[in-house]
Amino acid sequence: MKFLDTAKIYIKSGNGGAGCVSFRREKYIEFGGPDGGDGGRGGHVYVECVDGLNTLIDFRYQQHFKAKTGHHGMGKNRTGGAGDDITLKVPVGTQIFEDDNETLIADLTHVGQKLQLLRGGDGGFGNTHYKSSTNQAPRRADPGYPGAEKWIRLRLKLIADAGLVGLPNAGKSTFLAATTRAKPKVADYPFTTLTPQLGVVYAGGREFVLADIPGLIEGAHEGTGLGDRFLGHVERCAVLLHLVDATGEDVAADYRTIRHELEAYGHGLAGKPEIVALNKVDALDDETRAARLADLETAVGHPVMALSGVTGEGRDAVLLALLARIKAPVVAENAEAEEAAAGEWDPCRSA
Ligand SMILES: Nc1nc2c(ncn2[C@@H]2O[C@H](COP(=O)(O)OP(=O)(O)OP(=O)(O)O)[C@@H](O)[C@H]2O)c(=O)[nH]1
Ligand SMILES: [Mg+2]
Repeated sequence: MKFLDTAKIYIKSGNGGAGCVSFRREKYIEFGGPDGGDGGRGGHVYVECVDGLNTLIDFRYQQHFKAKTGHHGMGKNRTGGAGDDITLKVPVGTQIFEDDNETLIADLTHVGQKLQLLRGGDGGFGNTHYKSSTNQAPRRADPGYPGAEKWIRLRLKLIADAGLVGLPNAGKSTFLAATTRAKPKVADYPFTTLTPQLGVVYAGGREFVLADIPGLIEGAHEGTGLGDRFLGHVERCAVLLHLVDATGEDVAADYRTIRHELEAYGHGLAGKPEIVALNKVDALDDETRAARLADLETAVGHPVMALSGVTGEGRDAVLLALLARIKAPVVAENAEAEEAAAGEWDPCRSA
């Protein structure tokens, strides 16, 4: 399935049906009086969050959504039926913005959430409505009220518990493939991953969702490489797993590059709990490994974890550390108590 995380669509609710001018005509009944029914309301436009979707690709093929017009009123006091509603189906994590792309209309975060975006126009009154003691044969009926219309923007921000960040080639997709049943593409060139991927991790008797996003490079916030637009998909994560490639010459600089990009992106990413892991340690001899770990620890300011996505070294420890952070919000009210309970050293960094 193709991945698309933004879409601009046009929605319109149905116009109301027109009221009817009609008079009762029956044998032996003189001056039967008005009997024109009211028009029915136009269809509403709803949006609903459904299971089983993880892209907005459907909105690339259809961008205009119009609900039906209400049925017109008819003689014999028959009210017109309501126009059919339409419901846009979107994946979990979709945000709906006004056309200005800033005003948030809705943030759909769980399956089954449904909301009305536009109300259908009301039906017009038929001439029965206008009958009175002084006007017993009104010829007035109203047209239906028009429906509303607008352009809206959809933005999908995947919902994951933990997010992978790092330079291209840091081994993010390898880690995702090793810990979940996801099958991301892995290759030894930068920007192998072009769209975010999710996987479910089973660890410590629990499960959580891990997101892999394309690598970041220096200047990503200015659009270099694939830019930082995919960072939106880790915005909602409880914790970030920052992988640093141990085979890189300067691990401290690599770490700082990503930190800088997270800060430049904003939206609270830089302040998110972060677990830093030196990845690909299997590729180093003991001496280099110790030196690189020390370099990275100096840059990070606290101990980091050694990891190899390929051999599995350190994998479980990293997963449990992630899990601890994901569960943390429940008890996070008292951050100090949590800190104390975390033991001598905490692989996570909180701002
Ligand atoms: N030796 C060793 N190689 C690894 C390890 N993890 C990943 N690699 C190799 O590093 C290369 C890049 O791995 P990917 O998982 O595609 O890296 P990525 O971070 O997803 O890269 P992008 O998608 O381009 O951002 C591949 O050739 C992997 O085989 C590891 O733990 N040890
Ligand atoms: Mg990748």
